[in-house]
Amino acid sequence: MLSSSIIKLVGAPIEIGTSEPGAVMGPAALRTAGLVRVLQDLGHTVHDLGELSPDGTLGQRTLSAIRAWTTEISSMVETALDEGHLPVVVGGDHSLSLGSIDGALRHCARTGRPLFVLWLDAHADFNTLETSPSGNVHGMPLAALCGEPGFEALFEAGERPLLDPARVHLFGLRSIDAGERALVTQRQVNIVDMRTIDEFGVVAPLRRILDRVAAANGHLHASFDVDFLDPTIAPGVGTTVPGGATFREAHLIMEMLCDSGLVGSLDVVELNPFLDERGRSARVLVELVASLFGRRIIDRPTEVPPLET
Ligand code: HAR
Ligand code: MN
Ligand code: MN
Ligand code: MN
Repeated sequence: MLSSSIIKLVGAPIEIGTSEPGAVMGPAALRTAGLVRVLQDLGHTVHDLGELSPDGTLGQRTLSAIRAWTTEISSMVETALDEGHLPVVVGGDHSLSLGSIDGALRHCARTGRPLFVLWLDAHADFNTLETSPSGNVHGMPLAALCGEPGFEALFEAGERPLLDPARVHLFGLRSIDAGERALVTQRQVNIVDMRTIDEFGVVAPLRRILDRVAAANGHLHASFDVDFLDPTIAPGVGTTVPGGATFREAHLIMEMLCDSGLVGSLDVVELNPFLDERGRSARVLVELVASLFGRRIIDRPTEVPPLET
């Protein structure tokens, strides 16, 4: 089980960070697919904070509008963690992680625990304003959080705790831009790309990450981008990339995260219901979240019992 059983759920219907409209409907689709009920059925208390909508951002596509989201999400996450709860932010595009991780960093700065990030995503999301081929902020949140220059407009003025790139673990990577590639190498971001997963599966690489977090008594923030999954099981996302995680790989990851008890905060991002097929992607996501929060086929041990003779 995860460390807290009180889940603070908030929707962040932001799509300023992407050029593909529709992610604004993500939280509604996840609710329609039964997100809250599934968590409650697993025995969790869910404090549903509804959908955020920062004042004055409607229709705006500016860095300062994103800052309004970042600020609200950050303070929600920080407060939830301070209260000992487990914040779950559902999006909305990946720029919402600017807020959720900023909030987790602020909380960790006080507790003294190191923050680790597990970034389940086809992309590295480590572009800067200079390296980005698209100008879309959802491809930049990790660079901004790690303190790359040029992102001042995304955060409130004043000091903020920075994310250590050496504590970021990209998982499932299969699409990266040239400048971004140079930067993640230079900053020593940890990468488990699809090639690694093809060779070794998900278990060995994930176990190494979890062991590292556990040894450091760290807080693990998991950020789940829908495009981590193969588009054949989750077509409802603006930036599909072939060759993603299978249903079974993704489930196993969620079950291992659950068993580890290390996940302290979670994002579920980039669901675009406008591009989905009959709710399939939303349903898969709810299933995966359920596994992360304790749904299992049978209580372990799962070894096959001996046959009666
Ligand atoms: N790397 C590309 C860019 O920066 C595409 C980024 C797409 N990002 C997401 N989130 N969908 O992972 O423009
Ligand atoms: Mn992403
Ligand atoms: Mn705190
Ligand atoms: Mn992505």
